[in-house]
Amino acid sequence: MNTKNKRVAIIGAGPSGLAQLRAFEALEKQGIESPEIVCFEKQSDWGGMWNYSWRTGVGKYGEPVHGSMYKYLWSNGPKECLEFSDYSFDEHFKKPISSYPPRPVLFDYIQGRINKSNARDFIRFDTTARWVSFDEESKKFTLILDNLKEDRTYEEEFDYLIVASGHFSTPNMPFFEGIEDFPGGVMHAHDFRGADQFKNQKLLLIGSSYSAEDIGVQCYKHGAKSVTLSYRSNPIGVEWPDGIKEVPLLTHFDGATAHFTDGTSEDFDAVVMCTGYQHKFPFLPDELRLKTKNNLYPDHMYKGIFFNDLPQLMYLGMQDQYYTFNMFDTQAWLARDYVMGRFKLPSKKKRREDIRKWLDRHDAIKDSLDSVDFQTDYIKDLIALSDYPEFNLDKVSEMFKEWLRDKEENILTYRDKTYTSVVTGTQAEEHHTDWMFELDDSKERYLAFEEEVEETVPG
Ligand code: FAD
Ligand code: NA7
Repeated sequence: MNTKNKRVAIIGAGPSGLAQLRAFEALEKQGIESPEIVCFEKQSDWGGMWNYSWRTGVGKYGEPVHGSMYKYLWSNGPKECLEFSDYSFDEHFKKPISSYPPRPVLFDYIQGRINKSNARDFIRFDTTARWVSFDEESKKFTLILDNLKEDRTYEEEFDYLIVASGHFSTPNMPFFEGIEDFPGGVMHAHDFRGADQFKNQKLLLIGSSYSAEDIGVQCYKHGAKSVTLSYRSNPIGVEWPDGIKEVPLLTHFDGATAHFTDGTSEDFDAVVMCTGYQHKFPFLPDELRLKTKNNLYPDHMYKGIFFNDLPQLMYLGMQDQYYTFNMFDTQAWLARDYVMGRFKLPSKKKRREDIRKWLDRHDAIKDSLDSVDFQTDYIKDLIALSDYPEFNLDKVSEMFKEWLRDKEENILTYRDKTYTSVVTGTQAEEHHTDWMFELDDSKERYLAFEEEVEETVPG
């Protein structure tokens, strides 16, 4: 296929969108010319979630703030499980580092790979994709775009559309009776920017997944008076230290008092809804929009990428995530090969059968261990279809399972463990300070050698 005159639009320059740019760059390095690529990013810089913003609500141009990350956020899984197989941590940092780096360090790593290329030239920053339509006759997408800086709206046509806009940005915000009269602060995890404001407060978190666990532990670490997690289906169920506990679901508030389904009640100073996010694509019409809950295999996408009704439309990173950066890579490589005519799609019916097979397996998942196996096999399936550099997925899967055990063993110390890279074989260093006593998440302190840092004492 002649791809020379084709145009590819990517929406989002987070890890998924950057993986797509990297995938095309890898081909260019082999001397194969790419089609014209334009990546639209509504923020002023790349990195998606990893590009921390102090802002909440709307950004400086009045767009909803994308970022949900916060200060003092450390990787919630071993870095060895997300390492790019074409750009190792060793290559980037030139020395072994620990297995659980803080956000600025992972942001630095993501940028390292792409900084060496001319990727920035393909990205139009401060540009929101406002609306997309597809013409059945010309088989082209029209994108309506807002140049936020210049306050200018324009449109362009593309042959392929790759949606990499993330799905942990639009809060799922439930209502509880009496919440309107709760005298303290109420926020969603999306607007949480760090534990500082909750020092000495009695904090109620709703939810029992990653956000509840991480925000709860961070607030405990940084001096909240108490942390209570309220679960709907299942508790996280680890042995919590004094000061953190789990209770069943909140039923209603009566002033500052929260009542729970087991009949207990307690007063709180503040509430954070750690109730997850909605897949939200306000720029896509009904018939092109992915409609799904947060799970490991959203329906309607062949290989978890190609929108089955219209495979010229691709989605990256829309799954719930054990694997992250390396999964986005394997998806991006395959999306690229489809655009390049190197990967041929079977018929719509055959694609549907493949999707069905995965959905049936998804329905049979019983626990987190099954979930890890499921996503591992999903990536194995993808990696076999492109030339993304192989890595030992069975070993990574084992690491994920060990990580789950580490967390169960001690939720406060699991980040002190170290793992071995499947890309380089390097054994991670122990961080110079135990995670519970490390209150500084800066890159400078993280990368400093032990003899250079003063011990930080909690409290
Ligand atoms: P995003 O990072 O969300 O990037 C999407 C990009 O699309 C953004 O830059 C956004 O501005 C842009 N965009 C959206 N809409 C438009 C539009 N209409 N027009 C133009 N641009 C648009 N993963 C880990 O591996 N380890 C962790 O420790 C970890 N911690 C996390 C903690 C939190 C609080 C959250 C929310 C997520 C965490 N994740 C973690 C998962 C994280 O989402 C992924 O690592 C990764 O950021 C997903 O990349 P993405 O590119 O798919 O989406
Ligand atoms: P998740 O993993 O989607 O989890 C959402 C949680 O919110 C989960 O425990 C849900 O309980 C709970 N939930 C959702 N709606 C409600 C209502 N109405 N009432 C009570 N509880 C509710 O989102 P997270 O934010 O934790 O994690 C997303 C990403 O952010 C992740 O990748 C991390 O790395 C950071 P359920 O079990 O469904 O009953």
